[in-house]
Amino acid sequence: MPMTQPMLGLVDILPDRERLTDGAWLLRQFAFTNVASLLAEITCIAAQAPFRHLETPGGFRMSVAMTNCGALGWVSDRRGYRYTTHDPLSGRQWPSMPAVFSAIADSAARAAGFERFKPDACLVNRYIPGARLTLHQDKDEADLGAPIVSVSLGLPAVFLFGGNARQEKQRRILLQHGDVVVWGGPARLYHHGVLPLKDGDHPEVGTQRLNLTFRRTH
Ligand code: MD6
Ligand code: FE
Repeated sequence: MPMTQPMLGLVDILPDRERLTDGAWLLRQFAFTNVASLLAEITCIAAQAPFRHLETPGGFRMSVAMTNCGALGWVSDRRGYRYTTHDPLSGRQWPSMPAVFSAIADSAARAAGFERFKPDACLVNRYIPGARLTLHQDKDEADLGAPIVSVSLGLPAVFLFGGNARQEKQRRILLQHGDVVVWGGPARLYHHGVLPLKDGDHPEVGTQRLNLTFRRTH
């Protein structure tokens, strides 16, 4: 059994924490008090490393626009998926990870039973209405012992959450402004995706959804 398996205990009975499956937790509104600083930091990151639509190895343009912060950033092109220290657009290092990002990632991981989560990469996703993320696994990280922490901001989205096998039936989870999902342990390689974003206008974020996913890549 992996050492990162969340322990059953206090986290099971705290309010606003929903256990999705072994190793995966939905922490509703966990980021709520930090949203203003998270949004300000995203603006600052995007000024240095702009959102862009990456190309998949199969040659498709992703509908989700992406950028990164932290020591490593996730990129995709015709050669495949990988983590890089530098932004291929500018040739510069990715913007560093803001302190409020690392702090929220660590405290969310802790709330889900994972101690000392030190992410070295944060992928920032931007969805406009119609944008979607097809079913995938996050498996480009060398350290699969660490969980992934995902923070949702802005318009709500339906998150698909399946299992180890691609064809496994998926549950649908509505992720709203300030919600955090943590997953790792036995759920670390579960398939997941995001349904096409519905039209809407969020009072603080506008006509978009922003998502931060924190990873430990090595
Ligand atoms: C998103 N999230 O919510 C995309 N991956 O916009 C992910 O792909 C994801 O939320 C791994 C763990 C949590 C996630
Ligand atoms: Fe993912």
